[in-house]
Amino acid sequence: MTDTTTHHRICPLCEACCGLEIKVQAGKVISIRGHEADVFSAGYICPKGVALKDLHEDPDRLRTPLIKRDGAFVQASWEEAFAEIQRRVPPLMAAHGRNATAVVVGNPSAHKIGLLTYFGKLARALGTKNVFSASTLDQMPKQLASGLMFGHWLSIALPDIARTDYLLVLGANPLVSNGSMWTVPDFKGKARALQARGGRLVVIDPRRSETAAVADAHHFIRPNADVFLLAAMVNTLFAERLVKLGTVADRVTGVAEVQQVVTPFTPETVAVRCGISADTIRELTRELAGARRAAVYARIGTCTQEYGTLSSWLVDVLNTLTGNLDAPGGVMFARSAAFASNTAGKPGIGKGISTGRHHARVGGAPEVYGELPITCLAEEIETPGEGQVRALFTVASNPVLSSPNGPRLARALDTLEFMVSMDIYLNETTRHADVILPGVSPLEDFHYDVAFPQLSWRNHARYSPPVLPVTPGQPEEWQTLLKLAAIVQGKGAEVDASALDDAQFADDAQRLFGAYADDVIDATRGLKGPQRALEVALRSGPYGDGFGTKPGGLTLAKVMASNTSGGIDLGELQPRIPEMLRTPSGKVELAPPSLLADMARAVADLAKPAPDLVIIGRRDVRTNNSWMHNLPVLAKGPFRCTALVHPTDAARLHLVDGAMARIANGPRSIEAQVHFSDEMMPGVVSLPHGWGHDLPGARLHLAAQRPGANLNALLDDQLRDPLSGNAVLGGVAITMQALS
Ligand SMILES: Nc1nc2c(c(=O)[nH]1)N[C@H]1C(S)=C(S)[C@@H](COP(=O)(O)OP(=O)(O)OC[C@H]3O[C@@H](n4cnc5c(=O)[nH]c(N)nc54)[C@H](O)[C@@H]3O)O[C@H]1N2
Ligand SMILES: Nc1nc2c(c(=O)[nH]1)N[C@H]1C(S)=C(S)[C@@H](COP(=O)(O)OP(=O)(O)OC[C@H]3O[C@@H](n4cnc5c(=O)[nH]c(N)nc54)[C@H](O)[C@@H]3O)O[C@H]1N2
Ligand code: SF4
Ligand SMILES: [Mo]
Repeated sequence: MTDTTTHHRICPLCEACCGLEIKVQAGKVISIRGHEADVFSAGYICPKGVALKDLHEDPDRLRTPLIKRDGAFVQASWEEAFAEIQRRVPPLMAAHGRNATAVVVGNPSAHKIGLLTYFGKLARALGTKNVFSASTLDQMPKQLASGLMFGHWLSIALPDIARTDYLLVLGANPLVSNGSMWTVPDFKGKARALQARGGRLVVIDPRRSETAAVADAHHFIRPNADVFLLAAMVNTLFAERLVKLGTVADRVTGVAEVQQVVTPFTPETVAVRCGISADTIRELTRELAGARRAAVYARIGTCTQEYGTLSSWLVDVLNTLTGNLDAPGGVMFARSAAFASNTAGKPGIGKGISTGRHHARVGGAPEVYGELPITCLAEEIETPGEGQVRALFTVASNPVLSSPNGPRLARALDTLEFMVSMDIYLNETTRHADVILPGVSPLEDFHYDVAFPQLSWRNHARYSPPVLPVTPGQPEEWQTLLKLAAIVQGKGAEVDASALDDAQFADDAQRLFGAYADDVIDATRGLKGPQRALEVALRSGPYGDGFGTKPGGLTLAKVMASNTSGGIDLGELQPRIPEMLRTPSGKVELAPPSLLADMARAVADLAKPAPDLVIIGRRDVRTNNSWMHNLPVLAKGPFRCTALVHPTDAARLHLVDGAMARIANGPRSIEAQVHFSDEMMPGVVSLPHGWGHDLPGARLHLAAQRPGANLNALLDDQLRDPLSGNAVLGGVAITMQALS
């Protein structure tokens, strides 16, 4: 009999950050379940957590670098892979300049401390303005609106679900997605508890989603109409004298400007556009204003549309004008133990944010938080001229499937002079690379969430050690990033990443701690990389021991020691205004001028007729964007890449349930299986994204058996929210035709 060991590991697959209990026997995972004692997730788990075993064991998961030689990938050593990059990239940069390079970082990097804390080093070393990420396919509108209002892009107002009496959800399906920009494992359990104490959950969605199905009320809305609904609700608050600012009354500027700008949006003027009656809009507003404690939460359905930033902003305008901002039971801000900018520096005031410091060369889109819209990438590669992108680095990113007009991007990638991918699969995007550098399996990595404690429903600090040892010779991803940074800086492929890290840490310590730098370096001796960064962040953070000046405070050792007992609970959310604000005025900026100005676009749009058939996206609990369709435990069961169509639309379009149909958007079209469903609002079709695993050259054997259709092959890469640069992924007009 071999001994069984038990390990506790935070799941890195989605934003819920569940604590898992993993049993290992003879180096193999034998079971994965929720960790009941976890202070944050209390045993909750979804099927993806269980799939970490399949991910670890997946024969298609890359364990060694690959180099493309004469058009075919061959296995290579790490030395060979770095040498190849060294041979190709520095000469290209010398000949064409820094902007001839581009870098794209994708979703999994938000879940890995090594990628998240070291990606910036590669981006800075490249020195290119061509930095792209999944943020502009996702939450950039929310980050921008929050940055403008509260002074930092990760200062996100979070529903205090444990104490609220009324939760209004727009464009989110947390029952399936497990929450986003809101880390809230077991949303269903928390929603039930809200209902059990007499509270109400109300959902606004063009589909009767899984979340809508358990809600007390659900209203269909025409896709892309949230800005109108929200503006009309704000209008109604003023018209019916329901505005109250509550505890933040002295800390808010711009109320009069907001009142002014929503004047055109009466419930009557927006009703048709929204597909919601004026009476219902008034009723919703009164309910929200009348609830003792209430919160409005909106997510990707409201971000990935033409008015993403305006909608995200109006959500928090509603929260503020109903007296729910920074109030228990309303929306509040997390106080994260490490890495949060809104706990650092001078409290209550700051530089605020700025955008447009540079622009995309071809499309002219403004930079936001150092990034350009990912939908600009293809044209930056295709368009000749100074600054044309010739070399690309992708990091945990699959834009051929995840970004609109993926086929165009795929063609563009083929024209690159050189491409490096840090990725664990040879997939739809990485097949275009010249070198692929794999990351370690999550079970071989230690884990601490950098971003999600800043978005959590409750404050906590949790650390997981690696479950399994790393394959000898395989660098951790932070080391690979440092090595790449060194190569593009001309330091050579031979450079010792660890020594480089020590030198950079010494510089950082000097900058951050001045006279105390040597003490900090001494105190962290023996640690390296992201673990050292974590020790510094925890000890100098709001609960930290201040390197001995606050005895009893948090240290890395203390957080590590809590691993088996489920981490350290740091309590429920607390009011934090004004201390957390980083705006130049030291106030909540309710009426940022750029947002007020953009409302003119919405006014002009009100009169436009809505298209009669539009498409939106969908998530399924057994998927995660584009990359988990190769795992047996998730891939089994009914086929999930189906187009849901309302029976009345199906009848008018002569579609057949279960049969294939062509879905077209101008010149672009895909073929997908139709499924009739009265979950859909008439005139709206829903198809999940992340599918289309039938592209030649990828190595995803299981996924290729049921490839599905790529929604993003249909969508337009020129449609963006102009403020945030976020792609429009929903509410796009389509036609449908039965295929016999
Ligand atoms: N139409 C439509 N398109 C969408 C969306 C939508 O709702 N509708 N959603 C958008 C959203 S919200 C997002 S976040 C994006 C996501 O889009 P991407 O950022 O492209 O992320 P994924 O599709 O999850 O692909 C992740 C990639 O990382 C690799 N990977 C996985 N784990 C690791 C690891 O540990 N290390 C490394 N180095 N690589 C790893 C995978 O193999 C894969 O190539 O998709 C967007 N695209
Ligand atoms: N199982 C699973 N979980 C995931 C992911 C996954 O792929 N699978 N992806 C993760 C990622 S990267 C993210 S960003 C999060 C996203 O998390 P969520 O924001 O909860 O994402 P969805 O489940 O796509 O829910 C979006 C909802 O918006 C609705 N919708 C579409 N258009 C509109 C509109 O115009 N207005 C309104 N009001 N609603 C609209 C859709 O019908 C859908 O129900 O999920 C994360 N969690
Ligand atoms: S909800 Fe599922 S995928 Fe998300 S963290 Fe929890 S177990 Fe992992
Ligand atoms: Mo996302």
